[in-house]
Amino acid sequence: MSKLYFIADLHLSTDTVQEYHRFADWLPSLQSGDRLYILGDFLEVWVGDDDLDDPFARQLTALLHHTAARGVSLFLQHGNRDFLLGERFAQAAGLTLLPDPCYLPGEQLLLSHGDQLCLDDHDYQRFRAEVRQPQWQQAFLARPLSERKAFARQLREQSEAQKRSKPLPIMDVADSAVQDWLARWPDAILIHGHTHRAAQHRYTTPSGARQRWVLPDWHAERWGFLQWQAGQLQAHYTPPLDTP
Ligand code: LP5
Ligand code: MN
Repeated sequence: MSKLYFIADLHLSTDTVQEYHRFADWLPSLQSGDRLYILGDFLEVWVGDDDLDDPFARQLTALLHHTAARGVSLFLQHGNRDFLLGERFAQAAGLTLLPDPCYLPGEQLLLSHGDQLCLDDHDYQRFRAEVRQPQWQQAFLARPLSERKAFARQLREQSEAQKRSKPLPIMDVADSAVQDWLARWPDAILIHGHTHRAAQHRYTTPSGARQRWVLPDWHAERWGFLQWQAGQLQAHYTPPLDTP
């Protein structure tokens, strides 16, 4: 029976050799007929599909394409680092881009990167609203590649500096946003990444008992995936989730 797999926040780049190899070593365990859903921030940063000639991007898209050719269906949602990943990348990798959020009716699963749910991070939400506008993206993509890379590097530094002074709770999902989505998709289990706070949360709502699963990021000592099979979700996280 085919399985669905969910991962997020691998933040792959030439500097994350260990994570790349972990991913490349893990992919062969997926079989023809399985589906892999990558829920954003697959790449550390992506400034436009004209960077597909970069050797690392070539290696990565070839790996994905090979996996797709084995019969594994690949799907990707944008994260806040790789929202400029476009159709050219998707074609090179043999994957399908998904909207965010994305509801899978057959499985009653609601997928998201998760950054949209962080409503208390007002600075980030303002920034997000700006850079997700098509006109803004067109203007940015018209800049030379080297300039875009330099700009992204600056932004990454700024982001890391800002995160050091932001209170931790505002960088988590807002409960009101979660409740809103659970009400809009009353039969769905919510799966997301972004916060790196791997967990299984349970809620009691007017529509009954509900769940929100948070995926781990992939880092030297932690990584993981969710596996869905025959209506059951199973976390394969390192370190494992605390049992409730
Ligand atoms: O990514 P992470 O985990 O460090 O933090 C995120 C939020 N930060 C970001 C920024 C990215 O890290 C860097 C951008 C990637 C480049 C993408 C491609 C290039 C496009 C260029 C885009 C201008 O997403 C961080 C959150 C954190 O998650 C937790 O949720 O807090 O948010 C920020 O740090 C954003 C700041 O709070 C606001 C930044 C304002 C910077 C203004 C610069 C001018 C931009 C001009 C836009 C028109
Ligand atoms: Mn993210």
